[in-house]
Amino acid sequence: MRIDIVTLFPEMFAGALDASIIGRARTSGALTIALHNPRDYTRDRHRVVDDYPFGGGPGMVMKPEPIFECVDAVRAMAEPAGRVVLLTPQGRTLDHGVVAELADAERLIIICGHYEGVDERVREHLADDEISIGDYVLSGGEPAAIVVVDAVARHQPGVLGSQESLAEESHAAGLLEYPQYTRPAAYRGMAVPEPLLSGHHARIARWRRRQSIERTARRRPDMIARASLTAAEQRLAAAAAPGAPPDDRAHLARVALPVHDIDAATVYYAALLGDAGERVAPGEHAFRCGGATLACVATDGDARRPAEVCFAVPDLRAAHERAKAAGSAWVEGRPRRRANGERAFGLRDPSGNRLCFIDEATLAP
Ligand code: 6GU
Repeated sequence: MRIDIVTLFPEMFAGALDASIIGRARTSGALTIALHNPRDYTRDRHRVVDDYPFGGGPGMVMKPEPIFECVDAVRAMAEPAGRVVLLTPQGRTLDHGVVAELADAERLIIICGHYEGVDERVREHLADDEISIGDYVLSGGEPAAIVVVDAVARHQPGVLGSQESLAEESHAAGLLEYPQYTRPAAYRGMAVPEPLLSGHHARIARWRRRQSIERTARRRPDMIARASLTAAEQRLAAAAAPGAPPDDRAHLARVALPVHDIDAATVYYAALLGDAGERVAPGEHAFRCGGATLACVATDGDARRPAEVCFAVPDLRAAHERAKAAGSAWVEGRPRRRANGERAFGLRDPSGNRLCFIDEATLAP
C-alpha cells in the first residue's frame, strides 16, 4: 500500500513513521509513505498557504490552490490515483470499521488540515472522504495522520505476526482485550491471577474470555450491545455492567425433580404453576421460576433417583474448595463438562441430598 501525506509540517512526522511496526512495514515494502508540502506548490514569492476568511471571523484558512496543485502532482507520481482523505474534526469518526475500509485501498492521499480550516472547495471537489479521530480539536491533522497510518499499517498483509494480530481480532469481535501479565508472578505483593499460572489452556482461555466480557461491559457498554455473546456470556456482561449489584454468591439455578411420567408431570406442573414451561430434552421439562428453574426429569424407571438442587456460581473452583471443606458426605473429584454444556460438579450434603454447582458462565439457557 502507498500512503501520500500532504502536510504543511512534514517535520512533525520525523520518528513517528520510522520506528516500530510502521518502520518495519516500510522497510519490508508492505507500506510506502511519502510526505509532500503544499508550500512547495505555491507560486508567489512569499509562498503563502493561508489567507483571511471571506466574510470575516477569527483565524486563517488554508488556500485551495497549493492543496489542489500538490494533490494533482502527487497523483501523477504513482498508480493508481488513490483515495483522497481529508483529516478534519468534522469528518466521520475513525473506528475499527473505518480503518478496515481505508486499509483496503491500494493508495491513500491524506491531507492534513490546519489553521481554522481548509477552503470548502477542497472538501467538496478534492476529498473523497473526511475523517476525524475523535470528538476534540487538534491544532492540525498531523497527529491524526500518524494515528490513521499506524492503524491502517497493522492491516497490511505480513505487517503483523500472528501473535500481534490477536488484539485486532479481539477488537473486531467487539470486545476489549483481556488483562496481560508477564514475569515475575508476584511483584510488590501484587500477584498474577492464578488461572494464568495453571498451564491449563482451556482454563486460561475461559478466564481471558470472561475478563474481556466483564471489562467491556464495565468500560464500554456501547460495545457490549453490539458484541456476539452466548446467553451465559450476556448474563456475565449484565452482572459486570455499571450499576449492577455486586454479587459473587451462589444462586439457586435449578431444582431437578424426578418424575415417573414426564408427560403427566408436565400437565400437572403446568396447571400448578400456570405456565406451559419448555421441553428442554426428551426426558426433561423446565419451568422458569424467577431466576431459577424447576426441571421435571424422567426417572427412566429408577424409582430411587433423588431430587437434585443446583447452584450457579461465578467461581467454580472456589465452590469446589468450599464443598470439600464444608463437610459434604461426598464431592465429585473435579468439575466436568456435562452433556448440556454446563461445567459442574456434583456433591451430597451430610444427609445424602444431591446437590450440584455449575459455572454460571456456562449455565444452560
Ligand atoms: Cl483529523 N484534525 C483536527 N484538527 N482535529 C481533530 C481531528 C483531526 N480529529 C479529531 N480532532
